[in-house]
Amino acid sequence: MGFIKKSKYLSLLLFVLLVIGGCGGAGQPGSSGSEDTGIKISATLQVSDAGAPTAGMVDVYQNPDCDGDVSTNDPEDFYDALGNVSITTTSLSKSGEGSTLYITEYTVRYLPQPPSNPPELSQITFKRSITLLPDSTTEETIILVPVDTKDEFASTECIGSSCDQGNYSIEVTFSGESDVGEQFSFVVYADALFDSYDNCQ
Ligand SMILES: [Ca+2]
Ligand SMILES: [Ca+2]
Repeated sequence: MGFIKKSKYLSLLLFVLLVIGGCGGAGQPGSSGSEDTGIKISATLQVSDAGAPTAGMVDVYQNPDCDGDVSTNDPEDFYDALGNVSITTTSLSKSGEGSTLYITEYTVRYLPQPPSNPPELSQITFKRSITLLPDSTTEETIILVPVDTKDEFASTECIGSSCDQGNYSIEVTFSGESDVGEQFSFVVYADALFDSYDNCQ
């Protein structure tokens, strides 16, 4: 039962078949008799926020005064929510020589979901270098919901009864280039619940 509840907020699995088309030029690595180099990418994404107790939950409201005493300065901790991403590359090339992939940036979109159907938020592109070696798994932590985006959510005027909460599917598109200069991109999703959590401890 615990597992079922948890899985609602845990990462959605991405499966993308990425085929890097070779142009058949001479001297291409791993191109012995084959024009194409294929790499399968599978990735998972999990949302984590220091201000929320469970993966997938994002604290979007900062308590400016934790102890209720205005004479002491003790705002609630309030940070960018992060994404833990795990990316596995599998070479489909029969030669066994896969390309190294270099991610150069990623774009985050916040897709409103039921039941709260919250407002749309601005998408953001981050420059970020991540190297994906062939046939390996790479784990990285990325910024997923910056404080500015939390503030955008909290300050958006909302009509309805459940305005304090927001269900989003967070879509992250990674893009970059392979070591033979072919561009690639892949997408991974994670569910997130924007809400008010107490991080005053
Ligand atoms: Ca205080
Ligand atoms: Ca809070």
